[in-house]
Amino acid sequence: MDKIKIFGLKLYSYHGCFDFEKEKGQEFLVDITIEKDLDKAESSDDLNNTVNYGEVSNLAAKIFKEEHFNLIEAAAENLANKLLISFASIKNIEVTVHKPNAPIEIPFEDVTVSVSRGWHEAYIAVGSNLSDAEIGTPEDLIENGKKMLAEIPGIVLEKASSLIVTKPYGVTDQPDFINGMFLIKTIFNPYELLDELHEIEAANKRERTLRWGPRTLDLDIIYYDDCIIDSAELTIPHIDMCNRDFVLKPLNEINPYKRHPINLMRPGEMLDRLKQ
Ligand code: A4P
Ligand code: MG
Repeated sequence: MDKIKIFGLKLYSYHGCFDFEKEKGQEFLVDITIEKDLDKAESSDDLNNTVNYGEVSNLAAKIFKEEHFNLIEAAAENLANKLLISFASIKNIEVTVHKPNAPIEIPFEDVTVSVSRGWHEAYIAVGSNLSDAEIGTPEDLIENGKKMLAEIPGIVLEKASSLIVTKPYGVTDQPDFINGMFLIKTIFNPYELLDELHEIEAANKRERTLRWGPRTLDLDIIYYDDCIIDSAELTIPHIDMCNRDFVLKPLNEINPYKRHPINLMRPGEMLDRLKQ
């Protein structure tokens, strides 16, 4: 990945745990490393095809001066996240905050914290088979969920599949489902993303009564980059996706080339296997 580096932005601000730091402030230095594919910028020689380091520096200065934290860890993370959100064509960003006047009794040269953040790709399966008196039909609930997802800072909706009507799987004595798939990019880690999805489900009147039972809105993480996660809260790739045509069909529609990181199969190949 190509890189643009900004070193030693001198920024006066008020980060720190002590009252005198919050009141008087001090000078910090900030380094920013942007990772981005610069092929287009190089071949076109056009500023519109890159990230303008002047704009990045100005926004970084504004954020760093106006939003104050006890810890430079928090200040660095806040800055990395906000810059990523504002400049969505950046793939990864590393922010280093230097605090050369930190309250350390022994003479020292510098103290720094570096954080790295980036955009990740996630496939989210959506399903609904209950209406809600306020929000509407399963299609309305899915549309509402999609809108809420796209409005979260730190999530960009890249693609949405068409919706399909499917027979209930697992518990079969319940209404037909409407299913689909979203492709998003996100700055959240998988657990943070799961929390965001649970909040959207809750706002769309999701009640957890019966496993595999009827629901107003279900949002499951199918893939997160090519990560493999197996923990009590989260299994990625989704544990049962290979057996679900209502997951594989919309996935195949939005990216027929996306391979499962464990069995290395494309959605079409997994669908063919299901038919056998
Ligand atoms: N969890 C673990 N991994 C994941 C993941 N990759 N994405 C945990 C999301 N959540 C994940 O899920 C229970 C817990 O699973 C979460 O709190 C999370 O920590 P839930 O949504 O609260 O409960 P659930 O949905 O009833 O259980 P489960 O096993 O997730 O059910 P599924 O797999 O969502 O299946 N038939 C059709 N035709 N279409 C459907 O959409 N959906 C289901 C539900 C059954 N039959 C269906 C459909
Ligand atoms: Mg679920």
